[in-house]
Amino acid sequence: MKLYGTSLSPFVRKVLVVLAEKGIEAEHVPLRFHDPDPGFQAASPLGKIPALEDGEFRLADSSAIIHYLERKHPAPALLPSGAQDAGRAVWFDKFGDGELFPVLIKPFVQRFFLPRLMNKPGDEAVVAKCMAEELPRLFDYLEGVIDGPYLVGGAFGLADVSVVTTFHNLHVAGEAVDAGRWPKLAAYVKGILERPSFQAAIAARKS
Ligand SMILES: N[C@@H](CCC(=O)N[C@@H](CS)C(=O)NCC(=O)O)C(=O)O
Repeated sequence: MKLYGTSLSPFVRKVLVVLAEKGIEAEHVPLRFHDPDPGFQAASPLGKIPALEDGEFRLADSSAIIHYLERKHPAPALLPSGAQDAGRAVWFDKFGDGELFPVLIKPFVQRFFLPRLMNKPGDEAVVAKCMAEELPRLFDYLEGVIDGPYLVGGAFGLADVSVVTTFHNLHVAGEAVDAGRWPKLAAYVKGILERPSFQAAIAARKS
């Protein structure tokens, strides 16, 4: 099995965490999005990372890949089986990817991606607006739904992977959740990022 994509990507990190949690051996190919590598191009129709190759089978999109891995390697389960918990896991996966990521990634783009990888200046005004005006309503929501170490069903799972993955990029950009204002969210993010699977994914190759 081969996983394409640099571990700097929150979406690649989701899959690296799941591989580690399930103890699945995979070759990690830490390329960037739109890399011309033919195997990657074949696995990712839009050139986005991550993409997976498992023998002749190829699949793109972190959520699609995780659902595939869950069916192929059911233990430990990362998707709950009860109707309500299964629905909530999908909600948090979509919330993490579609609502949190586009905002949470902004400081990383301005302070790391543009200056260090693209040789372009970042814009501190974008970071300031993000931290002051855009993130608070998302953090308020999470603070209101966190009730323990895991988001759904009393166990670690896809919801936690998807919601927490981009917080690492926020930390790389030198920002963090204000624990005075959002104490439950700050403690929750810290606990999830400390898991060995997240630590291994964070340490995985970037290039
Ligand atoms: N929904 C996709 C999103 C993947 C994605 O947008 N990855 C970014 C890197 S973090 C990418 O490849 N961007 C290149 C592009 O959008 O063309 C997933 O969950 O895998």
